[in-house]
Amino acid sequence: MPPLKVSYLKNVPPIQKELKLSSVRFLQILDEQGNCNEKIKPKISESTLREWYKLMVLTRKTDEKLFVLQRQGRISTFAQVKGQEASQIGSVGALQKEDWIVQAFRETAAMLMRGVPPKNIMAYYGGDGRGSVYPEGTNMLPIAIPVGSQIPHAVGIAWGMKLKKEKNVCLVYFGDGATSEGDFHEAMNFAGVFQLPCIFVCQNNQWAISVPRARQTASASIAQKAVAYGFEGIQVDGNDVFAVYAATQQAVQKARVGKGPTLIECYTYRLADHTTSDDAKRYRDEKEVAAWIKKDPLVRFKKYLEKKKIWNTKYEEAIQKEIEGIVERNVQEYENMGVPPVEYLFNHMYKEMPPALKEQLAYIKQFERKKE
Ligand SMILES: Cc1ncc(C[n+]2csc(CCOP(=O)(O)OP(=O)(O)O)c2C)c(N)n1
Ligand SMILES: [Mg+2]
Repeated sequence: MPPLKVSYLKNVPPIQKELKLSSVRFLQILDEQGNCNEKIKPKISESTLREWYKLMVLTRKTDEKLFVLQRQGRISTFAQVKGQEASQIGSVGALQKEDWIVQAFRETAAMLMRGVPPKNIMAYYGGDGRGSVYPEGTNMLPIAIPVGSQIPHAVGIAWGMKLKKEKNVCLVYFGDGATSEGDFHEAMNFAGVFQLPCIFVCQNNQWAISVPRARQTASASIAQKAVAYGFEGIQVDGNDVFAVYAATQQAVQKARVGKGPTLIECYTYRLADHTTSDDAKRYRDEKEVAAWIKKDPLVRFKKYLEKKKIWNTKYEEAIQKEIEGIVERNVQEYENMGVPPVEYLFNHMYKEMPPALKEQLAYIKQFERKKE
């Protein structure tokens, strides 16, 4: 792979320039119009490009379906991923199957790419613990709702890999809001000190519910926080699947040879509400959203594929039909799963259930719905 051509972060306040943040770079390869800087684009086969595009469409469709299911009362609250597909597909694309992924709660694209079926995601948000039981060998932790709590878990996995002298890496997703949690700083510090094979992927989608990025941190970037922990941070255009892929690929190569962690800040945007429980119009400027719609990662990638004569309307129609079928089949399968045994609420908390929980289980079992 040729060395990446990069430009330095613009608008860094003078005091931070003095801190010599020279290792923080910004990378974009594919612009909003689908123009690609082929000189620095990593080599990607046509079949992989098609696979990524299909995954983006599958993610959008699954996301839309989950939204409808929530509005119809068929699942509970969930967080749409719309707008962040490239950040996840580009990063998972740089991993091997043996590598581990640790997610937060907005990683629908990453889950689908890893082979977690849409019905599992529906089941999870339908309150069914079986949704978190992924196919064997998925190597991905379940959804973590407590903000930032998953970051130390990932560092623990990476530490285990290092102790066992494995060549695998662990990649962890979190948001801009999570960087204000102690868990983030503790995990980054530990990974830096022990030079762990951990890739920290911050999807900076500009908002943490109603808190804008500017109120989250006084740093000019999130990427530069890595410098304080003694390793490299890079900021990439998170709506550019090639930039995310290239940066992750470099981070993975480094981690595999024992050169420690990397923080990748994917500069992106949450196009939907925070979850199905809020209305972003109450705190976000419509103009800001409109500007980001123009940067939509799916549209941008489609434009590129069209220029490369990989995409045309016939191809789109075929994909849409195939994916609609997949999503509908998954809804059916999810709804045919029925009610889970009530033990599911209790079973995975402790290796051995403590007496108080046993008592509660026995109590709740009286009310268990009988299978029709
Ligand atoms: C420890 C904790 N505090 C608060 C919440 C409520 N909460 C859920 S998501 C969220 C914001 C997270 O923002 P960010 O990390 O940027 O991720 P995003 O939602 O933008 O993907 C908050 C405060 C929570 N789930 N866990
Ligand atoms: Mg956020």
